[in-house]
Amino acid sequence: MVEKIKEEIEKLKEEGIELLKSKNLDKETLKSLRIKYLGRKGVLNSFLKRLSSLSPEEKREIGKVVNQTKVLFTALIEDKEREIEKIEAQKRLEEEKIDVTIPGRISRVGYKHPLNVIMEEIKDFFFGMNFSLAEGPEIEDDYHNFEALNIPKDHPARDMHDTLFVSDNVLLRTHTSPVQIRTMLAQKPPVRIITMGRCYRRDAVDSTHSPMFHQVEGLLVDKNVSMGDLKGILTAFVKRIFGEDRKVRFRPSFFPFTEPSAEVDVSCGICKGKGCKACGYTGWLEIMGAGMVDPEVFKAVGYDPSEYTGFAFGMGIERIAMLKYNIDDIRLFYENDLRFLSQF
Ligand code: FA5
Repeated sequence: MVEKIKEEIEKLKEEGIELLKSKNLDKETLKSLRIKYLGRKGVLNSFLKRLSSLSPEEKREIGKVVNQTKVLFTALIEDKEREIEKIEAQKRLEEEKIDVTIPGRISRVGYKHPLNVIMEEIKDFFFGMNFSLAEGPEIEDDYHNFEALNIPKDHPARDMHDTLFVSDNVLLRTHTSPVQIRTMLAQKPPVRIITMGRCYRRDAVDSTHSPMFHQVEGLLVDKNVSMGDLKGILTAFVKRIFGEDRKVRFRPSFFPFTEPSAEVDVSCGICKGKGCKACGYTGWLEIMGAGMVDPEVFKAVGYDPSEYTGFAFGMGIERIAMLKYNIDDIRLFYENDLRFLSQF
C-alpha cells in the first residue's frame, strides 16, 4: 500500500515538474496548477486523506514525501511566477518604448498684433520722455469730444469728423483728444501724458479708412512750452519709429483745438524722398496732426493761458503701422488672418 502511494506520488511529481517547467505557461494556468497541486482540496492533500488505514510509521513516511513534493512544487511555481513577471515587464517596456528620434509636434505660439507692437513702441518712447499714460471712455459726450475742444455746435469743423451718435449728446469718440480735456479737468499743470485707444467715425470703408481705428494722443502743458519743444520731441519720435535716416517736416495746418497747427510728414522710405507712387510723387508721407494748445481750450478747462502753454499731437496707429510695415490695406488689421498676423 505504502509503496503504491509512493509510486503514485512519484508519478504525480514527474508530471508536475514537467508541467511547471513548460515554456508557455501563463499566469492564469499557473494559478490553476497551484490550486490543483497545493490547494486545500488539491491532489497532494488528497493523499493524506487516504492514510487512515496505515500505521503511524507509514503515515509519517508518506507525509514526509507529500511535504517534500509540496516544497518542490512551491519553489517551482515561484520560479515560474518570477519568470512570467520578467517576460511581461519586458513586453511592457517594448510596447511603451519612446522613439526620441521622431520629430516633435510644434505647438503654435501666439503673435503680437502689429497694432500692439506699434503701441508698445510708442509707449516705450514716450515713457522714456517722462510721459505717463492717461485713459478715457470710448463712449463720450459732445462736450468732451467737441465743445471743450473749441468745436462748437454747428461749426463747420464738425464736418471733419463724421460722427456715430448714441443719442443727441452721447457719441462714440471720433478721436482721442477728449482725453486731453478729461486729464486737464482732473489735474493742475504741469501735464505730460499720452493716451491711446479706439476711435470711431462714420467713414466709408476703403484701404485706408475703417469705422473703428486707433489713435495715439499726446499732451504736454507747462510754463514756457514752445513750438520748438514740440518739434524736438516729435522729430525724435519719428526717427525712433521709422529710423534715423528719415527726415521730418512740419506743414502749417488747421485744428480747432491748436493754434498754430501743423501736419507732420516723414520722408518716404521707399523712394528716399525722391517721389514715387507710394508718396503720391511728393517724397513725403503725412503721419500726424499737432500744434500748440489753443487758449480757448485752456479756458474751457480752467487753465490760465497767460501762465501756461502746451502742445498736443494725435496720429492714427493703423497709419503708422501701415507705413512702417508696408501694409497696403487697413482691413488686414481686423481680419485675424494668421498668415498676416504671424509676420510680426
Ligand atoms: C484728429 O483726430 C486730431 N484729434 C489729431 C490732433 C490731436 C491734432 C492733437 C492736433 C492735436 P484727424 O482727423 O486728422 O485728426 O485724424 C488723425 C488721424 O487718424 C488721421 O491722420 C488718420 O491716420 C486717422 N484716422 C482718421 N479717420 C480714420 C479712419 N476712418 N480710419 C483709419 N484711420 C483714421
